[in-house]
Amino acid sequence: MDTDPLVARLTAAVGSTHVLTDPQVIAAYTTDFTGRFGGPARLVVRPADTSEVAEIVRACGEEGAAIVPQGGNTGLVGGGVPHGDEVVLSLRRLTSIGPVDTAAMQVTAGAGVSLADLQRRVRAEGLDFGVDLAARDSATIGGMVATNAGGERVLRYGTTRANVAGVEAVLADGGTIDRLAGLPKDNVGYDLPGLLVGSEGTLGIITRARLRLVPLRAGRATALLALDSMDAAVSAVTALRALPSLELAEFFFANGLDLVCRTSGLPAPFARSHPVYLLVECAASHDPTDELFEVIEKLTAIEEAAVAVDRADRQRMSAYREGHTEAINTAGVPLKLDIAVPLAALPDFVRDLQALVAGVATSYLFGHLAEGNLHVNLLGAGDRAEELTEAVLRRVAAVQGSISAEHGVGRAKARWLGLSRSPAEIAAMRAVKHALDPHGLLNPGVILPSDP
Ligand code: FAD
Ligand code: 2HG
Ligand code: ZN
Repeated sequence: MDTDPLVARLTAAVGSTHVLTDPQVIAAYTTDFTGRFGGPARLVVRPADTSEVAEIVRACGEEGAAIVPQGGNTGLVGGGVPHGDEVVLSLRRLTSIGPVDTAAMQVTAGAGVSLADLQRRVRAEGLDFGVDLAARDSATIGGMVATNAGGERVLRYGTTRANVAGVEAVLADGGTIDRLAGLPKDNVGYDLPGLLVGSEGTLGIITRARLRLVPLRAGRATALLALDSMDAAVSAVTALRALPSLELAEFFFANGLDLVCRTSGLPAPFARSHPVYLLVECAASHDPTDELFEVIEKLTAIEEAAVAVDRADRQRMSAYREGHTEAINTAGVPLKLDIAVPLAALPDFVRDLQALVAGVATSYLFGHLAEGNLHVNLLGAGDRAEELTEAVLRRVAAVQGSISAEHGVGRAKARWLGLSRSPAEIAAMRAVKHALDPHGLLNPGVILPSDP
């Protein structure tokens, strides 16, 4: 019999089957996707709806128990896993999806709805969600809103922020804000939903989100380009961006492709290896193949190109890029740095980075080209991980880049916040945090380091 008074209160709120304390049962909630982050949890609680979430937040507040909100646990910066005896509040049971409003092109989804389930639901109505990412089967809408997830189609549809029309959330005092009307025009005071987007579970628990939808485009053309350098890749994306139908421009390197092919069993895309690969996709109501061809034909620095002829081909090409994260995980526990630099500075940045890590760690580099978003994955950094992180992030700051392009700050980057935000900005962030969560109940140590 558990003597923790919080267990009794939470059991009364959600039922005993949804308050988990057995370390073996909760292991999947207490370690992150990469195996790099995690720690013991006091318990895991799994509410079914917004009122249960509010009840849990009130109980934790009264018992002085810190809360780590968690969705699909696919986050990569250690923000969704416990650190030392917090309560993990799993939102995965909030899986309702409202009717698709085809007139407003919006839908309301529970925080625990996976991106893939949302896609299935809205695609059946001829619409789509503008944000897409490889973790779609597990990542939840709540987690995507909380991290302002980016993904593969930002160049066309923006990050999650641009695709959220409103949120419902439970604040640290147990009160609920409900802004799900999705009005395109509504200027009454501060934009609280906007503040919650990207707040990484530190300002409120997102329980539902009103999402903007885009037309589902029936025509699709996908190509894989082999290039001799990052300079060529940047020139290519600059030319390709003239196409209004361009939806995706993702790059990776030869060693990452080799690793993906080895771990997945996929065949190599070309007979010989090339330094850099660029996966591009256009989508339109018409077939965009000809317009994509026209631009590709004019690109001078292409060594080889392959165009997908059917759905299976498209999935294979996509897997070369999307398979990177899992393939790297099979090779070790990576140090991940998700950074962005101005696009024109990217080729020099990559060269500099490769020189920096040479002989210290094995690097796998890939990312979302149009935003200059580079995913730096380092294996074997060992006890030089901190030193390398510092060196890379300082180089990012020196070119006015971002130390966190899309994954968030989490715990991983909290101590480097000052490289991308000024003292005045950090003070304002602390003031907002203190106003909404004066007792530090929600995700302490995430975004803002615990000790100022
Ligand atoms: P979790 O990992 O559970 O949580 C992430 C953060 O959000 C934590 O700080 C947590 O406390 C908070 N949180 C979660 N749910 C809530 C809620 N309801 N209310 C308040 N706070 C909450 N990210 C990208 O941006 N772009 C990509 O292209 C991308 N690709 C990925 C590919 C793979 C294979 C993997 C494993 C990850 C990828 N990610 C990507 C990272 C991750 O998928 C996203 O950050 C995603 O938004 C996290 O969703 P989640 O439900 O798993 O959140
Ligand atoms: C992606 O773009 C994700 O695939 C994950 O953001 C990046 O694993 C990574 O470093
Ligand atoms: Zn990414």
